[in-house]
Amino acid sequence: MQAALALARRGLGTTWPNPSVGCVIVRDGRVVGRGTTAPGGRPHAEPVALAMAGEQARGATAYVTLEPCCHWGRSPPCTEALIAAGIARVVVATGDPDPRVNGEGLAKLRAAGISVETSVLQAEAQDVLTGFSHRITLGRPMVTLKLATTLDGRIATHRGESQWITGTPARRLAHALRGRHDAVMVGVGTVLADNPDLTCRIPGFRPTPVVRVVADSHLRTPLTTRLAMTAAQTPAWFLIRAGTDPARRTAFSDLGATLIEVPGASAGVDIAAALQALGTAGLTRLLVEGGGQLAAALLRADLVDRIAWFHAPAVMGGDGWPAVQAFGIETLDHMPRFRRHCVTSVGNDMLSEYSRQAS
Ligand code: AOF
Ligand code: ZN
Repeated sequence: MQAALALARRGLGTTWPNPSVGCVIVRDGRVVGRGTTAPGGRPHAEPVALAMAGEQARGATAYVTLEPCCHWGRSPPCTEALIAAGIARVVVATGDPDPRVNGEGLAKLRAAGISVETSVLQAEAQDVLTGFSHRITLGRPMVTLKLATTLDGRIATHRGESQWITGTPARRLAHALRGRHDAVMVGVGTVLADNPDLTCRIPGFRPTPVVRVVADSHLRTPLTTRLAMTAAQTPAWFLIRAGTDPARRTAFSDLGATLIEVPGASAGVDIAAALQALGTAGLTRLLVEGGGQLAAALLRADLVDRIAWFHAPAVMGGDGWPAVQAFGIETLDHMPRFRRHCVTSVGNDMLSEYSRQAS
């Protein structure tokens, strides 16, 4: 199951709207098949592993990180493939929250006389599955907030200079982090300030492109930005409010951008509605990279599930731009708190990773 989980982790960021699943088939103590959910979500992990195992699947054990599906969706059910191949035993890490499966997959396998064991390394599997389970149960993707700041939490000088605060190794790791998410999101302020690409630029690292998302209620992104100009090659989605100038909309559509209408909040777009729209579009893992307004809006709405915080050993002082703008915390009780998972030293910088602590 550890091996199957490693396969599943490898697919993170590439399989949306589907989960990334790993499957390892073992016969007489030897691995005879290995599979991961293909980029785009199909084929599923099990048929890939079964194809590799061929005739050796007969009487073998399949280790799968997620309960095999039993529905006729856009691919045939994996339960039928496992049964037809003559698999004798299936070991599953965690259940599939998709209402079309949800225990039914295990029941189908048992009814066919296959021995089924569940909850093996369940916590690890649920960690890998978080994005998908959020999409199914909450209707929105898992949100990771990525910040790269000085020790005092600043992202730019008061003149707006921000390149670069962290060193090359940290910035490379941040690109790898993009690769493990389905999409990268910024606010329009960041687009205006930095003209970012928001692509994952580690050669060979990632088979499918990461979606770039901009919260841009009035479609203020200039048509000449890198993001707009590359919309035909790498998906670029703009979250806009109703009533945005039709001529601008047409210009963006002509460049290949996708425009998603979201109800408005007092300023910008309603962030909870925006995340729901992204969930409906199929995203399961969203990396939010800035800036301070967007970070504050997400924290205020308690919509940050994980934080990846890069700290550079430098201090800017109070006139630098804060990574998180004010979001109305009056008492410590109201402050969102997180649980620390790990701290990694990256070159001369530090990466700390956290997840939301249930209050
Ligand atoms: C598996 N193995 O590798 C994955 C599964 O639209 P479809 O037919 O591709 O089905 C998508 C659903 O299948 C998805 O919502 C989830 O419940 C399950 N994903 N199942 O047996 C896999 N990726
Ligand atoms: Zn399946």
